[in-house]
Amino acid sequence: DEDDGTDAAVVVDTKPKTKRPPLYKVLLLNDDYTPMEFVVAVLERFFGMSHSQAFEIMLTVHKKGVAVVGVFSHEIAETKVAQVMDFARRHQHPLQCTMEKE
Ligand code: NFA
Repeated sequence: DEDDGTDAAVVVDTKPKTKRPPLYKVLLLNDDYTPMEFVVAVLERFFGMSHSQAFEIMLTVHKKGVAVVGVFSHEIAETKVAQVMDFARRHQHPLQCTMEKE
């Protein structure tokens, strides 16, 4: 009846946790000045979209203010953001590209 201390009630096994790396959404933001054709070119060049796919996403950003243009690992997402921001700066367009954890 008494607890004699021999009962080692310990969790001996846990669910095997396979830890996937977090994914990051790359977002494109609307502005009033970047030409529509430049945004389409960005989506084709850096995100491998077809022209019609790129035009569709560009219009979504234009109308809604923001859209997800891809989902990547942290390193790839950072590279995409840097490539877009550099390309926009070199062409003197104010286009903004950011990333956020999914
Ligand atoms: N709003 C911009 C224009 O009217 C086009 C644009 C779309 C800019 C998507 C940035 C992102 N020229």
